[in-house]
Amino acid sequence: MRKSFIALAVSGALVAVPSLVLAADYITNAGEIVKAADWEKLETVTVELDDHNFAPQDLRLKAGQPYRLVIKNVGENDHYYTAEKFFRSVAWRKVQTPKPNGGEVKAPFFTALEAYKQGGVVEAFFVPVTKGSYEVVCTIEDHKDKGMHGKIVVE
Ligand SMILES: [Cu+2]
Repeated sequence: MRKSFIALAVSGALVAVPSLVLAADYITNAGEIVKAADWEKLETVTVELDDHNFAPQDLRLKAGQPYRLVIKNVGENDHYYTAEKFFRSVAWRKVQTPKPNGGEVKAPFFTALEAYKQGGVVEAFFVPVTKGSYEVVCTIEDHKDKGMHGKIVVE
């Protein structure tokens, strides 16, 4: 009797650990969240990537609010906007390059966005889900040390 209880507890733990890790990996019900969101209330937030800073450096977003995050490179070098933990904490609708000559990509989540030098634009459409404070950096060479880092706070 006692032995089988322990065995159940152990097998329960073995099952629970990997599923918890997967659950935290990204927002798996993004489709439902995106569909339920009121896209008429879309808010546009623009971040300019320059040599070498993000403007604004930090973002403050609201959970449940649909956003278009416009990443615009106004510098003379290519730059990344890499915020993997944040990007895994939102419900993704799509990422696109602007109309009329751009295109869009849909995926369960993204890890980094890059805007090319001298005017490159990438637009990210998502709904923040998990509240918290997330780091964003440019991962090219020493750009982070030169100032390309910031914080995205979801409240
Ligand atoms: Cu950079």
